[in-house]
Amino acid sequence: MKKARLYSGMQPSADSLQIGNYIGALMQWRDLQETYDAFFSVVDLHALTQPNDPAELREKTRRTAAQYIAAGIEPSKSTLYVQSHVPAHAELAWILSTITGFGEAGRMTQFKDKSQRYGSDATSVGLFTYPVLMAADILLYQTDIVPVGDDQKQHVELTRDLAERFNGRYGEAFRVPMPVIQQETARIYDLQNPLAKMSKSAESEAGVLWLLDDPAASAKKIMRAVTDSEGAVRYDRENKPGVSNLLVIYAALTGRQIASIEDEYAGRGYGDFKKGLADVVMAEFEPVRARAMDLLGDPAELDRVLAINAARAAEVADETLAKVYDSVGLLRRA
Ligand code: ATP
Ligand code: LTN
Repeated sequence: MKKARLYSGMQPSADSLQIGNYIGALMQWRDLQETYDAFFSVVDLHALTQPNDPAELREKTRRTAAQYIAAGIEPSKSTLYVQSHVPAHAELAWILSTITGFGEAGRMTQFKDKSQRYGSDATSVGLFTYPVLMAADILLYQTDIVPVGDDQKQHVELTRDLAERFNGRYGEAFRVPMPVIQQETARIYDLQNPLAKMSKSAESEAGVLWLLDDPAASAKKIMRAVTDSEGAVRYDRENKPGVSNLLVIYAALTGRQIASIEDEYAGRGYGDFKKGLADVVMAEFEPVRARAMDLLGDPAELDRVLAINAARAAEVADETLAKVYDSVGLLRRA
């Protein structure tokens, strides 16, 4: 039986991933790669929509790929590659842009938020067409499911609309993908501001736990995490967002139920609980960090693995692109 296909990706927007990326994405990807024919990309073309130093972008791209592997994405099992290594992404994005409405793209909330924040002079056309490139990523691979965070759901809906529109206008070329939205329980918040989602590009780093950080630094951030004055280790997202967030991290990394962790720390203070969590986080991150550093110590070997995976990706992508070029009436090169 042929496995269903899965596609997801992350932008190389920082030197290290944060624990939200790990719990919300990588841990789930690692499980899903067992049952799906999975494609995971480092979306460097998307990252160009933010200002980048060229040498740093190259480094972040390698580092992101290394962290996928270190977290358990196996490049022999899943197709793990760098987006720009497969030219078909940019090519299909162009075709799709010709069937995307200007108003339709303008309704994307991520674009509206970002363009409002930067102002219109600092907002590029690339930021506007970001979701069209994302649609190309997904549609090139005849994807069945796309696991993403809630904030990306609208982009996957656009992808579905574009696939249906293209198929209706030019004949079946794309499978119409389904978004799979990560559960709310896998959402991690900033340790200093537990109402805001933890993010790689947060303004302040004090509340961000980096996968590749020195373990002592992560422990310190956990010990300083914002809690409340009640003193009870109890899950209550509304009234105790800080403690609840720490409980979610604890449960996600250990596979334990939140209630069992609450029981363990009943009658004990936040200090004990935080220390317990710091141990859990360090034990989880240490091997990931060591493996990532190991991989980054031999960039030529890492690049070789990425090249093999890119070739595998290109085989699938080129087939879809050729069909699309034919469908829309582009003359074949003799
Ligand atoms: P950036 O700040 O560059 O947008 P980010 O850290 O918010 O980065 P993304 O690159 O947008 O992360 O997302 C990559 C993946 O990680 C997505 O699947 C997203 O849902 C997941 N993810 C990111 N942050 C969190 C979080 N705080 N909790 C759970 N999942 C998260
Ligand atoms: N926009 C996504 C990253 C992304 C992606 C994709 C996710 C680019 N292409 C294709 C899933 C499928 C983000 O910011 N997390």
